[in-house]
Amino acid sequence: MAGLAGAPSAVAEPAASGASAAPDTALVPRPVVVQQDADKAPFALRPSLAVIADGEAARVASQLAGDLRDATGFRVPVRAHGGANAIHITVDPAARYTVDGAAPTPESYVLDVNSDGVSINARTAHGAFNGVQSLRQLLPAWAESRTPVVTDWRVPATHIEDAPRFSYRGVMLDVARSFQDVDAVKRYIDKLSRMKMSVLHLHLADDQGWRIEITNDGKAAGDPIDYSALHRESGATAMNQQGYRGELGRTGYYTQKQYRDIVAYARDRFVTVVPEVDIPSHTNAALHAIPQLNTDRSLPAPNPKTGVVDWNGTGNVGYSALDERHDLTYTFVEHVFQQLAEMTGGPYVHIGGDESHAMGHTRYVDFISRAVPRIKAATGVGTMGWTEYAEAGLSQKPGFWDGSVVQYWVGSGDWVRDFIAKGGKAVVSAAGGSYLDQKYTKDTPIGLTWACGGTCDFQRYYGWDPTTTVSGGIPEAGVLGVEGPLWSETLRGGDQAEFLTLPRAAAILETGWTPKAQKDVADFASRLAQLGPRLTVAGTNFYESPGARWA
Ligand code: TNX
Repeated sequence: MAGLAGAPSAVAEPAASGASAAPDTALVPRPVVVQQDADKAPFALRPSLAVIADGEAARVASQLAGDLRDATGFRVPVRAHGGANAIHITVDPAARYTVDGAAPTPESYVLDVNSDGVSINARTAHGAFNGVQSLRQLLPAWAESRTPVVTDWRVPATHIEDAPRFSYRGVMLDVARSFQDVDAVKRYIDKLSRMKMSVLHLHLADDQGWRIEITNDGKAAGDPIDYSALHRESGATAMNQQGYRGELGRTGYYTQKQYRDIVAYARDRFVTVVPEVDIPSHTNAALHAIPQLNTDRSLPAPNPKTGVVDWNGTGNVGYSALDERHDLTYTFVEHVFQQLAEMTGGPYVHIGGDESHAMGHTRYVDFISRAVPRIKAATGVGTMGWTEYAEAGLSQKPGFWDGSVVQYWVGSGDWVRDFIAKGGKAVVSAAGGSYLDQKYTKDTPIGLTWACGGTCDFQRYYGWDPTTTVSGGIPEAGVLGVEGPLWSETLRGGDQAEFLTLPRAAAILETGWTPKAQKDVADFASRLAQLGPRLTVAGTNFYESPGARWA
């Protein structure tokens, strides 16, 4: 038995080393309040187990029931009413409870387990889903099995009060350099939503490839562009460098139907998709497919290595650019983002905006000043962009960034503070503590090393805070959340994506969830170790970081 900070004093605190959390409390991310008492009888799951829920809660209940059915072989019906030997899930917008003394929030929940059953109470279906993820981690690791297992199915007597620190707890998948098919993306969502990931950022276009079908439907009058060339031409290109075992980047694209399927799958797991098409640089794939975007000022510069224009894309960055003086550039951008926003239905579109090296600062600022208001007007949602676009905003008036988000990866804290002062918020993904594409150690077979020199294991990815990692600091209220970006120059396919992602994404997701004062890396390492069997049963290809004693 182990208590967590925030629990009453009757509950034992973790050992001073923090390295002895009992299996019962191996929750990731760590909840705000957990109380467990080994003297109280656990809840034993019997073949007559039912899940009791109605209304908003029924959807979450049937997901849980389906998973329990697979793992236990029990029938696990979902019913609107019922008594003992059941898991009760209630969603009530007026539910009254507290989380460590504070009022409920949209994503918060309380969970109680005693010998009669389990209850999860929340104000929203998302809160109930969060409670269900915690319950799954209280079950034996076999709960991850897709085939029935005969084991001692029990849940320890537990009381949890929980709420996230930030609403944006994200991971980014770069499907542009090397494609990930729909099934790989769904598996990725499955595994990370178990740790309460709330955002999947998809990097859909870069120099090396274009991964989303854009149609000609709803084109502006007189627009000469054939948008179907984007996926037809540049869905067939990818990173032209060898990854693990010599494999080149994978080609492909999502049809609109497939993309909508991913979005719906994510939404069912309370994950918001943030789609990114990187502009005005990282646009070689667009310039390759759409002849009308190529002017004497657009920049698919010759590849310095080969002397030819780099259509197939090596890992070079910053050499391509849209022409910011060409009106058709904005027609193109509006059409693409309008369709993306419509297909996604989320609060943001991500316009990239990083590394416009060849374009130069002045041209870049001109582009952002024109593009951002037009994209906002065309889509009706906020724009996200990497740090550089905050710098371009220094010359803008207050209010320019209302509803927008800067994603910090490098650069000056002054730009981020100015961005927040002008109405925006920040997502923090500082390269040296959150880039999932970096090698764990110099011996890791895939990954880059530039951001932390080959010492990029979970301790480093756990050891920062979004309010202080941006130089000079940013206010908590200006932070929307955190993200771990997985770039894919060196990785091929879903198994390699999982290997680079876990366990480091778990560290980042805990930073997004758990109160700062309750974070403890030794305690995290011990809970991580308990996660090992769960990840294994779920078939996850995680890296066994030597810093955790894997169970
Ligand atoms: C920098 S981070 C990039 C990406 C690369 C990544 C590799 C950012 C906004 N741009 O284009 O893939 O480094 O680590």
